[in-house]
Amino acid sequence: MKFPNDFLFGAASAAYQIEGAYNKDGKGISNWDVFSKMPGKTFEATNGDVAIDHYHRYKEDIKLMAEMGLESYRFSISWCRIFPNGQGEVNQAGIKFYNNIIDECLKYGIVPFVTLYHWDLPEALELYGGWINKNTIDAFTAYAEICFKAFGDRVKHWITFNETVVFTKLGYIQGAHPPAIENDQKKYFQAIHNVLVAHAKSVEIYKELKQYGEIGITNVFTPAFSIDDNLDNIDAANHANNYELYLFYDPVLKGEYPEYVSNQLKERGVFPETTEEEMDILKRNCEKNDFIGLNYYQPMRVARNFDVDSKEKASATGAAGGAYFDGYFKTVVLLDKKYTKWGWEISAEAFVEGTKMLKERYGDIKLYVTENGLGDIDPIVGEEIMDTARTEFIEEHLKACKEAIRQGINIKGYYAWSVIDLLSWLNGYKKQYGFIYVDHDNNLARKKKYSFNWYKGVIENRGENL
Ligand code: BGP
Repeated sequence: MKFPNDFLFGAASAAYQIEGAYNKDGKGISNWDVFSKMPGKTFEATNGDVAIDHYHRYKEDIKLMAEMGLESYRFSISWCRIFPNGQGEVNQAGIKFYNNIIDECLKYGIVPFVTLYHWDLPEALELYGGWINKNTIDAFTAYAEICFKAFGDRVKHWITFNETVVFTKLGYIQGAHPPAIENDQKKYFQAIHNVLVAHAKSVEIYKELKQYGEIGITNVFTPAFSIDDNLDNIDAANHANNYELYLFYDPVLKGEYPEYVSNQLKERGVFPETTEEEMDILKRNCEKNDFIGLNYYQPMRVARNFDVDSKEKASATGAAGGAYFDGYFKTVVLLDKKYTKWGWEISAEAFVEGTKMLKERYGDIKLYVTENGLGDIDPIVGEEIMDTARTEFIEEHLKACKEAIRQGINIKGYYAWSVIDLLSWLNGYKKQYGFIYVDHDNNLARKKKYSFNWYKGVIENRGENL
């Protein structure tokens, strides 16, 4: 089977992880510019000041994407390039930079797929409470509207937020992302609510503009499965799916919180402050979403956790194992499964099973795999970067997409993470994901990896030979 002609083969990146030029041409400072410089916060104190200098090399990078045959490129806009203070004055140099990126893509027929928020919040807003402060909702929607108006003539695919569960949980529970707060459930659920309202309002604005493109939201997709048939463990998997999936998709697609979660949050006194108007915004816009994006890396294998005093907490870098923050379940490393060097399970089958769960709950909503890839330390053989483990990984997952499509799941595109080696939030440059290698010892020179030509071939024959 070939992938259908309207299926997009793409690859992805995010502004903070590639651009650099962190204080150039009027860009404001982001929360990550500040956080990454706090001692001990990132791997080997890496930061995005220069990153891979895509800001100055975007022409070379997009030319390589075109050579690879990429049909679509998912990238994010850095909010503080457009609004250095998060709101107020627009920085025209920021608009110009993204116009250049978009035009460069279109020059080669590459479809731009734009994420508005991939975690780099203007520090000016973080200082006033960031996602806890409801003013950030209005600041975000004003920023979204400016982007729709500036770029919407050429950009027809919009993602509002990338992985709400990750930046809020690491920000307010695990303290591993800005604003580096630990174990504050009240703030965690409030931030989620505010993000979801900002999403729904942006969808409303986008649809009112009648630009005839599509808009949705991306979440990390970690479907939970019980490790066995034990009823306690099945209950644990249900709990995990409610807190990690349904909490993030129900308000978007059904306009309400899953009862299972909201009842428990109310009992624990950590249900967010919501207004009638906000709940109405969620409700009246839920059917306007055109798609949801799935960043799929791994599933969760879960068991009920009865050892509530256990100190073994879930890792901030995503490795399987450890107790969930509310103590209810733990994720388990299983001997018969494969794991990456960073302890992430490799399972293409779980992707297919997970998409079936989504279909059961949300019907035929269009899906894009907005990220999927293997973080590895690529072997260098002679002069070549032989990332065959990556091509095997992507092949398995593209086959899983085919299988899901065969079973009636509405998947319309696949974006490998990442188009080029880039800065990992917490793993520096050591954890590689790209089709293109960046030589940090040689002036950030770009080099095609083995996977580059492999993916080019896959795109050329629309996946027929997989
Ligand atoms: C996702 C993020 C990406 C990217 C990826 C890999 O959660 O959306 O920005 O970082 O994970 O993560 P890591 O670099 O931690 O392996």
